Amino acid sequence: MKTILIIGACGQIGSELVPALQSLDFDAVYASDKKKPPRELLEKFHSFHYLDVLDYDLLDNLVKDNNIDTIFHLASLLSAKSEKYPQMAWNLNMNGLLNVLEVGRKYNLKRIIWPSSIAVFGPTTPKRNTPNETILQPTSIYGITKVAGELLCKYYFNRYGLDVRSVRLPGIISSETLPGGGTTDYAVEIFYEAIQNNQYTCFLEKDTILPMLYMKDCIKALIHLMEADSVKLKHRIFNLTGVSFSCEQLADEIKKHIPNFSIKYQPDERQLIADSWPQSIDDSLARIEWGWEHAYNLEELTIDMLQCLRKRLL
Ligand code: AKB
Repeated sequence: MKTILIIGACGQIGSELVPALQSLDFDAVYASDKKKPPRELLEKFHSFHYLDVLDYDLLDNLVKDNNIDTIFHLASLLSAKSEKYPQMAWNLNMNGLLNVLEVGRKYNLKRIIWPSSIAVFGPTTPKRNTPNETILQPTSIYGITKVAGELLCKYYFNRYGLDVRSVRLPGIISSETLPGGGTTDYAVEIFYEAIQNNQYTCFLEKDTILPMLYMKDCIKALIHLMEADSVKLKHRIFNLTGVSFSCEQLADEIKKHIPNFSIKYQPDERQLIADSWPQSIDDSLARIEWGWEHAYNLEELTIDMLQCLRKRLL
């Protein structure tokens, strides 16, 4: 049994992770965010608490008063926004994580799950089938905070025995809450625009290939990682992926269902970030150590996204 706190519950992942956790047999699931949830989301949450993760005392009280034993820490500034506000990115991504690890150490929490990102890799990393253990020399500030975050998590594990676990998430494709400020956001925006306007102007080049994961797989992975038997875990940080495709391949897949959909390409500064990331990821360690398996390929996620979005938007 677990009492779980989700920090950043109103974001792209949190808004789907909270209802998924609520549907399972845990003692309690507390959603928290510094943003007020929109009404539809608030109605889904069994409980909601205001929390700015940079406010250590607020976090400490929330954990103490509710006997929290597990935290999903999802609050972070993504790659493109981090590039616009590097100092803010460092502050939120590093000090937010430090507060969570500190509270974890103080109350001897059972688990902390914190997503890292494919942004830990950089131009000197092998670009295809990128291994778990490889060169980590990112050029984006977001990537730098994720590498430093990974090292900090490992430090708390080795020094204090805190059970911190992490997955390096690729782009996440989802239909409930829009991502914001990321480089892989195009792969979500394209679906909204295809359904609502039959056209999309993509901010990446058509042949840009990036690793992606469908939200239903992402939620499954985060919950499996939380539940994984510690005895079987030889690593703390795992590569994770579903499928890799180019912008053009995704557009072609959407065209199969919306034949008059058209796409234009106007790459902006996010192209530089995308070019520094791998095209495909080797996630075999996650598969071996905690039985990770993705379900959705490009065809399947496209069909599911279009179905879910049509229900929500039309
Ligand atoms: C982003 O694009 O910044 C994120 C990520 C890959 O971490 N989706």
